[in-house]
Amino acid sequence: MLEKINSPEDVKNLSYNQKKELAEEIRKYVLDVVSQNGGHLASNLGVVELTIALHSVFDVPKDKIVWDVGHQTYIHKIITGRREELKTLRKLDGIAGFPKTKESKSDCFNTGHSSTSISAALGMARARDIKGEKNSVIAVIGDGALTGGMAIEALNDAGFSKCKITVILNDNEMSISPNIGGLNMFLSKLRTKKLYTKSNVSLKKFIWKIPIIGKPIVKIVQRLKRSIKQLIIPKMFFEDIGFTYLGPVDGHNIEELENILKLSEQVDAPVLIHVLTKKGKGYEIAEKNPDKYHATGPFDLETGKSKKAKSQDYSKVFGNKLVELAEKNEKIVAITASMKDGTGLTEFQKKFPTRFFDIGIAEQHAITLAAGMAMEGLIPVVPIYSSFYQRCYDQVIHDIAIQELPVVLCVDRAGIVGADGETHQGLLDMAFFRLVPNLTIMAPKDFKELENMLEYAVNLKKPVIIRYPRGGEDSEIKFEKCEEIKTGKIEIIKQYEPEEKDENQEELDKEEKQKVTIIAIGKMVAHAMKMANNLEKENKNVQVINARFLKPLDRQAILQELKNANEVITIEDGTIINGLATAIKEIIAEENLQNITLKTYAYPDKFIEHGSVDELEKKYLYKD
Ligand SMILES: Cc1ncc(C[n+]2csc(CCOP(=O)(O)OP(=O)(O)O)c2C)c(N)n1
Repeated sequence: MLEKINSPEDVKNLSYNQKKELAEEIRKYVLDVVSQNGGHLASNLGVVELTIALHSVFDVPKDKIVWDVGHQTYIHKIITGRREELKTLRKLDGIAGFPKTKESKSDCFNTGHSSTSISAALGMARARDIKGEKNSVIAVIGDGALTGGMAIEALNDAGFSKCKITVILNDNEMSISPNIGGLNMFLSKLRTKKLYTKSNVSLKKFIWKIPIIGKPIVKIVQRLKRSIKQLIIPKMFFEDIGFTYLGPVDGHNIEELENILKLSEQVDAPVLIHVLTKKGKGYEIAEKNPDKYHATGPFDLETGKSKKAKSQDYSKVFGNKLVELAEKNEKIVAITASMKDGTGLTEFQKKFPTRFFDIGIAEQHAITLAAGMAMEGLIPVVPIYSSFYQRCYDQVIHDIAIQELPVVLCVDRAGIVGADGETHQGLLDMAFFRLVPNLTIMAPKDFKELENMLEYAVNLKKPVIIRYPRGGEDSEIKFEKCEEIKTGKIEIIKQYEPEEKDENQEELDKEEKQKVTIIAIGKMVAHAMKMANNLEKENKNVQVINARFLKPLDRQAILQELKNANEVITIEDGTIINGLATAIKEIIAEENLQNITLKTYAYPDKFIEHGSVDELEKKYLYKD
């Protein structure tokens, strides 16, 4: 059946039994693709029926479906004409793992970061009303994404607006890990309510259709229902803030889903449909471990085992070192915005449950929470992915930097992350944090240096940032030493070769080798070593400097080295604007250094698409 699905029209024409069959075929196909390419598995398996129902009832692209986070849109992509392209999922030049307006007109809004869907949908609905158009606008948001501040801000506005918009709450009780928080407690009360059934919905539909008196009757019924609910569930939050609440409904029953979606279309006001789904549905291995299969690399379908051998990565090294430091210092606490496993904090939570805080997908809150703790003498350590740190820029400035509070801000997934693409690349953090006074910014060249930097940071008593990449150390370059970390001090990794002076040689023969100094930061120090090897083959005398600190920069030492070299190269895994290259250019300009040849390797001023880290480094940074 799947072979015949080339557009939503092909789905609309199927019977419920055929749609059920299609759901199973889609599951198999998604499993095949994700087990080969890697990707977000469990969330997609959970929304197969919901996506079929949505495309059966609504007409995309006239109707707008905004998918929150957007990691669950593989089925949407299949149904909207990208079935074959799905085989290229997340690969360079292939289709993206998230909705992209540039990829298809069926993707009405780009997502990737959590909790934006209700705001975007409300914006579209208000635009529709101003333009006098008629179309439906639907936001599909998970219970995890609902913990994000933006989602709550948008609910607050939407409920009050009376604007016709449908919010579908896809409740699978999971963020990446089990969902947390007061809202989740509230949802769990709703989950135990009797499910909406066809007969229940049909009755409503019938009353609705009675001319003139139809709408008032439904309103009375709804009011009655609401007051009964108020008795059973104290504070029916969604209805109290202006939404008509429908549900909960079985998210794997296409017929019930279609009925409730059609019913919602008849309400000329904000509606919230509470859909209950199972993360990983239909693939037992993922159903049992939905967090492990939230996002996965290529794996064996039979066993569920990863095809790549497990190896050490920066996040795990960070987590292990933090446990070691926390054993010695009870002031250390750790905060995660719903990324416990990804940021390496699983062990910390086990060892220090009372000093560990998973606060939901709420990066802004995480930072100001840390500021409060630091104000009262704790040492909060907050690992957040680089691209999600974009969320809490003001909190870092306003609540931490101005007050100079000793919070350790760990920027995980810094640099190119690869297959997740432009919303997730961590290329901007150096640029935006470099602007902020009072911040110390560091990046380690390898695991050992990360450990040393973390130890240095928890003792610094100042706001400090450590940025490190996704994945592990460089496979080819191993560093033998790691000098003690001193504020703003560089480490010279490779010295110039001493110049050979042959007394007997004629002056003319003694052509001096060109001196090249490569200044690198973080993961790029290993790349600098490879670059040095290549340059030496070109008969150049090369030195490699590990900058370690972007801020404060070791100005005196670097100035000395700039004066000493014929050519200077900088290399960093961030945008070309306002990073290491800019810092070096500033010194050159301020000191009026002439005759320096400067070559800068950094990412261009553009959003970098998805592909493997290697491919993207070669495409945008440098080729060997
Ligand atoms: C701002 C932000 N922080 C963190 C993430 C990482 N992240 C991706 S999906 C996800 C969990 C989403 O849970 P939910 O909305 O319930 O969707 P589900 O995967 O359970 O369907 C998280 C934390 C993100 N995408 N954006």
